[in-house]
Amino acid sequence: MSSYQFNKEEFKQEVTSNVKNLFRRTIAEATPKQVFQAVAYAVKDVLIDEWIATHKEYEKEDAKTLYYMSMEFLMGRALGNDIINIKARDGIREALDELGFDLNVIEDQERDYALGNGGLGRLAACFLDSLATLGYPAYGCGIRYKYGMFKQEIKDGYQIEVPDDWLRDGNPFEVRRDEYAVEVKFGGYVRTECDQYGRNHFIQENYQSVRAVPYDLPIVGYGNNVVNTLMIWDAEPINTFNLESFDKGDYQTAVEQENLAKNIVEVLYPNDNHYAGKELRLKQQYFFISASVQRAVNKFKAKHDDIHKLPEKVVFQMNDTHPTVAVPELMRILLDEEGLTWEEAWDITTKTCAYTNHTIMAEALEKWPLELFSRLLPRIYQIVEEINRRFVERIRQTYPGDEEKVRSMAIIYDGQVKMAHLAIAGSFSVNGVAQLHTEILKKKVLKDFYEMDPWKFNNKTNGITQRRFLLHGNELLASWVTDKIGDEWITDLPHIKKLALYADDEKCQQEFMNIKYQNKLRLARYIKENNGIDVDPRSIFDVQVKRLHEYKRQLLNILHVMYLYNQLKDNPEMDMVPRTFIFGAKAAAGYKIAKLTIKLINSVADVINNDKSIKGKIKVVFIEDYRVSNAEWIFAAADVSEQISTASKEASGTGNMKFMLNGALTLGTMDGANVEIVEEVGKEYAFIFGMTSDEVIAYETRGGYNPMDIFNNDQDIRRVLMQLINGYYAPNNTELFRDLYNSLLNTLSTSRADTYFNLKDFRAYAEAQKKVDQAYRDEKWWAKAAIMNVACSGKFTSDRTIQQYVDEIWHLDKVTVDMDE
Ligand code: 26M
Repeated sequence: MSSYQFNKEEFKQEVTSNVKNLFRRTIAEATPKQVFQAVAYAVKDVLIDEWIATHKEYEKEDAKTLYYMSMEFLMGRALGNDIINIKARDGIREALDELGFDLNVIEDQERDYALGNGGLGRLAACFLDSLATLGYPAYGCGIRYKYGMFKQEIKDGYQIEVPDDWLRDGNPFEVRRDEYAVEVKFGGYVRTECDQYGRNHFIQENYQSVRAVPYDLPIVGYGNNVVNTLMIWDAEPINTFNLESFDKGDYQTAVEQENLAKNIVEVLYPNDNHYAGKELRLKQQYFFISASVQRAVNKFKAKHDDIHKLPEKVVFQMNDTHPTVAVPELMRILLDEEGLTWEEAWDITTKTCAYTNHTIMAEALEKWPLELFSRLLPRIYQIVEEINRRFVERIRQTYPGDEEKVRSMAIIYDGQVKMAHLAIAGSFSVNGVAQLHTEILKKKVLKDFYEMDPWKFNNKTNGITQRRFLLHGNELLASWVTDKIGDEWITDLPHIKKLALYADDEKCQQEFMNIKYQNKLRLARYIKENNGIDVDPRSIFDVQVKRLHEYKRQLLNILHVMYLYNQLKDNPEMDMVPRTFIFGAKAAAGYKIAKLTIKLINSVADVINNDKSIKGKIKVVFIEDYRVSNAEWIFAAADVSEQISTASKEASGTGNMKFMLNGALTLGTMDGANVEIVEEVGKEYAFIFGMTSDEVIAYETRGGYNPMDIFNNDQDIRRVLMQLINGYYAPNNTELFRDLYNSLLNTLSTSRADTYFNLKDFRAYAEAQKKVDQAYRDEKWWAKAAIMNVACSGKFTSDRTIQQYVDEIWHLDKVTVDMDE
């Protein structure tokens, strides 16, 4: 296989000429931002041939194609990743050097593509990287939000949400594909017509529609000439203000259609693990799903005349329940447009759709009110009714007389459409995202479904791409690893196991710790520039970065910081390794307790960072606007990875894997993929604490526990909690943190006191933290443990995850692309 040969002089010329054409400037006059644009277009020029060649090959092979349907793709930046994957990074760095620019500065000009909230969206992005690298035919299907995840500013310790106008300067990598635009219909009513053969036809009338236009983004495989496509849909008005409308006096409809189109793709909902039931959200879901399913069916039909063979060539993976209307939408197309019988259509649909569950949190379950669902999607609603009718019939046949089963399993119940139930009924595969999570689904959350169709259920433990999170994010460590064991790990991460041979070697340990130190310096500079805080790169970098959610227990972390600080105040000579507690987290805009937790972290930081008496032994840093691009540097610099969710609540976690790959030690509960991380690296090289998922579930069944007992018996905890309401961290407003205090101690009308067992796990957590402190003093041990973490991270590549999806669910064939042909 020949791959792209980088030509430095040509590249410099192209960049220079791009600057001229785009900005009417010479390269010497260009700003870094302009150079970024010019470089991006030059890179696209290289990609485009591979992109075309890849799709020619897919056509030629008539390859089965995956459509990964997701409301979110948290891509981060493209340039740095793409030039690594075409293996031109060193060349481009040199070329830019010679033009007088620093590649790092140029990369830093690019906006993050923040079309996602957190784990689920970033997983989709890692999957696309692995699919292209492994050479599998795949599309990502999503929405081209005008505004992605908000930018977070911290003002006076509070989170402020600022719109993310990511397309303001245009996106050099995207390609608008007007020729593939399709129509998507909303509202109106369904008229039934009986034809001469006695068959019913369903005609949607008086609807509003929008024109869905796909934009393609290249997804570059690593060194294999494969370029796949992320297809994100924009909405445009159809026939706005056409004469017909005016004639009919339908001015109102025309205006409404224009507004519908404008609103639909306006903004990503910034909720993570929380369902809000907003009408516009359902519109977004149907919009991109209808467009994607139509496109997939059209593409299939262009080559095949027997629609029954669709499942041989097409598979839809639904990323959580958000894309579940794909099930009834495919049914609609097969019934109404292809004229199939219900049985035929259902057979095809349930061989084409597969569903991934990402959460057991009850508040994240999507349940649409029937009134809303039927008004917005009248034909889809009819189809869901019939799916439900037949499904309930099947439940009754399987469990005669057991109406409880109907109640718990029906797709339509309590005046709602339950999307998870629809997704399971309409899919041939239902998977969880880590072993523990899948077991909880089978034994608890989806027990009834598992018992009826056990064959559908399977596990696919999540993974991450080492190309972005080591090769790009941590160049120093990546080169070191390659020096020691060769570069196979880049496309075959389990090879990294060979590093274990060096874990006991003192020279290697020193090299490793020095690299970690360099990365800590880099992060310290970033913190100084962005937060104005001086941190000691010799201190332990103890990091918790992830969305802010009560179950993730950032509160436990900061309560422990408050406790440590109390100890230091009592005994300023206390012997402890200096520690920098680093937080990064966005809170959903309407999530009060989460936002208050951010304020608390910042208030604690203010007090502690300015207290000279503790001699800098503790620093607390809240990194503003945590996102993919700064995450890459944060993982590289971490010593300790905080993965402290209430056991059973974190489906998998993927940050935990990124830390491990970068040689941080996990301080965590036995939750999600932490369990498997510990299985790989061994308990001795991690700090595990707290209740197990079985214990948590047992308490929950009993209705919780009484945190007051702990409050009354543990004076250290009591003192920390009192500091929430005595103004210790808020001198001007003693009531500021009252709600946090109440969430821990008072039975609120909405939930149990301390729903997430913060106080119950506090002592165990504090002890684990103490062990961290002790362990870090033994530098050799720590280096060895860190190297062992890197060495044992092989399982957690998304390449492995994708291969399992391919082998057990998708059944795709690998394609090779040769650029010589
Ligand atoms: C729902 C309704 C309305 C608006 C937004 C949502 C919504 C958005 C994102 C609900 C859930 C969302 O994401 C859930 C998520 O990110 N789950 C995480 O998935 C990761 C990948 O599998 C896991 O590693 C995490 O454990 C899990 O929390």
